[in-house]
Order: sequence, then structure tokens, then C-alpha cells
Amino acid sequence: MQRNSMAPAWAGALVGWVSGGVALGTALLVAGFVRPEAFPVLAVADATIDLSPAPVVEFAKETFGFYDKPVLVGGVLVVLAGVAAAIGVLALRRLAYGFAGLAVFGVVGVLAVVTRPDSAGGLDALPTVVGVAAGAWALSWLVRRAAGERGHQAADVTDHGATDEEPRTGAEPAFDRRRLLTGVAGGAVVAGASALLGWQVGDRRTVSAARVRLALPTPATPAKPIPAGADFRISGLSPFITKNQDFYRIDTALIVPQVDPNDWTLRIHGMVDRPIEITYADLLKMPLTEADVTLTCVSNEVGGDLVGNARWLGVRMAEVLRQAGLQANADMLLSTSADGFTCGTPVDVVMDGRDALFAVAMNGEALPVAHGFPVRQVVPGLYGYVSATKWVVDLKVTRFDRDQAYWTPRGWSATGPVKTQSRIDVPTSGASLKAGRTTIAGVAWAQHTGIDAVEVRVDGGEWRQARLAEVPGPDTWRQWSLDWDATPGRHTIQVRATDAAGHTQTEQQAPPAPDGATGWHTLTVLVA
Ligand SMILES: Nc1nc2c(c(=O)[nH]1)N[C@H]1C(S)=C(S)[C@@H](COP(=O)(O)O)O[C@H]1N2
Ligand SMILES: [Mo]
Repeated sequence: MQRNSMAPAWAGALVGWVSGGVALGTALLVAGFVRPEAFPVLAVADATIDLSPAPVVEFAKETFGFYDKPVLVGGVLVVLAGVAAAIGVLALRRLAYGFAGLAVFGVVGVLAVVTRPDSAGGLDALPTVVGVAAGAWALSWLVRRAAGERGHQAADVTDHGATDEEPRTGAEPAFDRRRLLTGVAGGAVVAGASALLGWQVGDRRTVSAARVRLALPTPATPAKPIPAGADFRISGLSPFITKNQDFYRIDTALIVPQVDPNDWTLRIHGMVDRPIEITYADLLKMPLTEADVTLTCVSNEVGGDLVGNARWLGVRMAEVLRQAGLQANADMLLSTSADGFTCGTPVDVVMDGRDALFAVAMNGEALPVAHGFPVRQVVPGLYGYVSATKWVVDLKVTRFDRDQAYWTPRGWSATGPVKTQSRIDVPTSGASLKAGRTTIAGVAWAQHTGIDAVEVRVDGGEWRQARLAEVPGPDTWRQWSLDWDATPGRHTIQVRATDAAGHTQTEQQAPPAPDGATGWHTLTVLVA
């Protein structure tokens, strides 16, 4: 029974880690061929997000920002490492305990994978099942090596009910350190190689290749030319157009959904006269509109950088919806992405003539995969969480009193009009400046209303009117700047904007939840 009583705990941990590594590496390899999203670690992490209460998700978003997902995956791996070590220690006592531990692992993994909203069904369980089988094989192999040759034979007969006094061994089975370590090294190589191969196969199956091949049609309605005075080109000031690689990214997807444009369809159903399903080719045959629109995240803190401005190309949502025929009492468009995320967008906003788009391109290239390729929504004037569904595949015409979108039960407002905001880009908070003439500059936004005025004050003094850059329309942010004679000492700079509806930003501070932060961006600089 206690055939490895001589094996130390570190040997158990090593056996567990390498067996776990073989399991994960194999799972990644199989997932590479089946479906990269069916890798159980990602599914478990994704499920953790969905099962966590809103304050926890918010805390993670705030603490780790863009890195919240990598941190979460790291956390899952740390937990897995702990469990794997325990499984290894148990397996050295008795292999069946180790197998039982692995089985629990497998069940959790399979459950997480097949219950993901974008799951492809039973086939998605394959990576986990094959991974666990490979892990079990590695576990028993390593346990036997740890027990040495004699232990190995003893183990075999023990399994058939014999005792340690088996005459062939004649002695207590030994702990074979050398054979264990060579086995561990071999197992680690197998784990690493299969993980690497799986990663690469999965990567090649992504849609980036299809994306590069796409030829974009020319717009029937081109964007208004960007006025020459739209960009002050001040160093440190956000450029009028945000480059795709600099554009903020927010989504709940741990692995970016890979949607092939050849397989993509958009189904429009619910409160419509004629449910329709359109393909990517259908969409591109419709007249395309180009528009410069600033996108903002509701989670953006005052002064934060979850805002960007891009030139979008797409089909007006209103045009597509008219094909389906909206019913009169519908007030919500519940859009769903390929990975199950949902947005609830007010019907009247989308139908009022603004450039609400099913966008296919961003700044002159097909949508980057992380920004929703092949098709996403862009609606000027609404925060992204209620309007900007990336990888959109389904649109249900419904009512706010019948359906709820992803963030609503998680503590965010069902509707999310953008709040008028302004931000100081230069100087930066805490900067040291030379006394004398300097420039204060930033951006302000009030999408679909437009910015009419920006005022700046220093040390709580008089509000001074900033110079406003030109804009092509009310849907983009607007640069502003002001010259300032900086005197030595510490100074506090504040900004506030007034939109074209005559509303001036309130000083009242509010956090992002539930419907967007308020307050004046305020920073302090040191002038010497
Ligand atoms: N599929 C999907 N679309 C989504 C989200 C998401 O989590 N999943 N997040 C929304 C939010 S909260 C914002 S602010 C914008 C951000 O778009 P971006 O990542 O292209 O900047 O996407 C929206 N669309
Ligand atoms: Mo957002």
C-alpha cells in the first residue's frame, strides 16, 4: 500500500505539476485543431467573470485595468498549480487518489467549456477530455518511475491485491530520485512542445489572414472632410484621429472571438415584420457610410483614457432595420456578439438619422480582430456598453421591459447616453514646468450634441475660455488649448466643457457606475 512512503513531498509536487502540464499542453494542442476557445483554462476564467458579482469585476477592472484578463488567467493557473501539486502528492500515496483529483479537474473544465455562450457543443469537451487522459497517463508513468523498477513491479502486483511482501521484490520499494527527475524532464518537454504546437496551430486558424485579404468597398456617403484646424498638433495632446493600435480596448472576451467573414451572418428578429438574416456579402452590397465618431467607455474615470476617435465605415443600422420592418411598440435593440455579450440600444437613437453603423472598417482598414472583426456596432452619443457590440451576429428587436443586456443585472444603467466631459492632456499631472508662457491643452466630448465651449481655471481663479479646434460634426471629440503664464509654485489646473445643448459639466463628482463619471478633471503641476 504505502509503496512510496519514502518519496518526499517535493517529488509529489513535481509529479503533479508535470502531469498537469502534460494535461494542459495536450488540451491546448487539441484545442488548436478543434477550436482555440475550447481551451478549458480560458473557459474557466471566462466563467469566473460571469459568476462574479459586479463589484468584484469592477474592482478587478479598476485595479488591473487592461491587464485584468491576463491577471485572471494567471490566477486560474496559480490555483491549478496548487491543486496539481496536491494531486501529485496524493498519487504517490495511491494512484487512484491522483486519478480522482484529475477527474474532478476534468469535470470542472468540461462544464466551463460547454456552458460558454459561444460553445460549439460537445466537441468543445474534447480538448479537456483528451488533456485529462494524457495527464492521467503521465501521472501513472511518473509515479511508477518515482517508485523505481522494484517499486514499479511491486506497484503492478499491489494493484492486483498482493502485499508488500511480494517475493519478487523482497524489499520495501525505494524512492528512485534519478528516474523520477529524468521522467519529470521528459514530461516537461512533452508538455511544452504540445502547448507550443497547439498555440501555433490555433493562431493560424484565426481570421487575421481573412482580414488582410479583404478589399473594402468605397463609401456611398464619404465622411465630411476633416477641417484643417481639427488638430493643433501639440506635443502630448491626443491627435484628432486615434490610431488603431492606440485605441483603447474593452471587452469581456478572454480570447478574441474569431469570426470568419465567410461564415458571418446577422440575424434580425423579434418585433419585426420580416425576420431576416444577412451575410457579409449582403452587407457590403448595401450603401456604405463613412463617419468620424468618438467612442467612450462608461468605466472611464474623469481624466481617464478609455476614449478614442476613429473613422468608421459601415452600413447604417437604420437601413438594415427598415428591411426587417420595425414594429411600433419596440424600444430596444438587443444585439449579441459571437461570444454571447449583449448590448441594449434604444431604437429611437438608432433610427433618428445619426450615423449609427454596422461598421466593417476602422481608420481605413478592415476592423482589427480585437475591435470586432468582421462587423461591430458604432452609435454616436452612447457609451460602448449599450451600443458598440463587437463581433455582432444577432439583433433582437424587443423592449426594455422584456429584455436585459449583459451589464444591466451587473449594476449598470440600462441606458447610457454619453455625459459631456473634458480632459487635460498637457501638461500631465505632477509635471514640472519652467516658469513663463506654456500651453494647456486637451480634448472634450459630447457626442451627437457637440462641444460649444471649454473653460480652464488655475488655482480656483477666473474661468478662461480655451481656444477650440474645428470639428467635422458633433460626433467627435474636440481639441482645445489655452496659453498660460506659469508663475513659480504649485498650481492646480481645472477644465470644464459646455455642450451645444447649453449644459455645462457639473463639479459634482460621481464614480463611473452606474451611468458614467462626472466632475472636473483637475491636476496639479509644479512650476520652477
Ligand atoms: N462583444 C463585445 N462587444 C463590446 C464589449 C464587450 O465586452 N464584448 N464591450 C463594450 C464596451 S464596454 C466598450 S466601451 C466598447 C469598446 O470598444 P473597443 O474595444 O473597440 O474600444 O465595446 C463594447 N462592445
Ligand atoms: Mo465600456
